[in-house]
Amino acid sequence: MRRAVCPGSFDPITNGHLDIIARASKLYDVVHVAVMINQSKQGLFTVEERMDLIRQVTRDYGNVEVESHHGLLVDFCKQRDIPAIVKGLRAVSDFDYELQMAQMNNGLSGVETLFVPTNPTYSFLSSSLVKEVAAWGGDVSHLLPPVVHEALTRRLAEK
Ligand code: COD
Repeated sequence: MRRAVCPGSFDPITNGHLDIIARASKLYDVVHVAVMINQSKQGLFTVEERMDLIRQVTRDYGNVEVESHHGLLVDFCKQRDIPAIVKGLRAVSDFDYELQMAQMNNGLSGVETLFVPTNPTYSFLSSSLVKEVAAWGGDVSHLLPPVVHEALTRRLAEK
């Protein structure tokens, strides 16, 4: 069974994330999507809400498991016998930090990181930009799965 993990904050999941998960799901038997818990960062969505949205938009892939983890990514991998981390690369600006994390994770546990170049349609896309634009009334409907766009619109209206 070939396993990989796509880790992230996913606050919330965007079409950029989804594109990477979809492509990973064609390469591996099982793709674990790990919502990494960062207690020093207050999210717009709770971890459970993020997981629920990811489950809804990945349901049709058939080989995606959505989980959360508090701690090191390498421990998540060790506990599930996952040898590979799949990450999307948007631009050269992502590369420095991603390389550091890949080398650190490999040094800690031998886990490999595979980089998938982003679909150019999404190369500018991040959860934080989407939230900022939406908070000011900008249209982000083409950047998110419909169910995520609805959840974001509702959440911002509550604030
Ligand atoms: N196109 C393609 N890929 C994208 C796009 C896009 N538009 N947007 C995001 N991605 C991919 C990237 O690979 C990105 O890394 C991933 O999706 C997740 O993105 P975010 O923004 O949801 O999540 P981040 O960047 O906050 O996630 C960082 C991690 C949580 C993965 C990282 O901090 C981590 O592994 N933390 C766990 C603790 C740990 O092990 N720390 C030591 C690391 S060496």
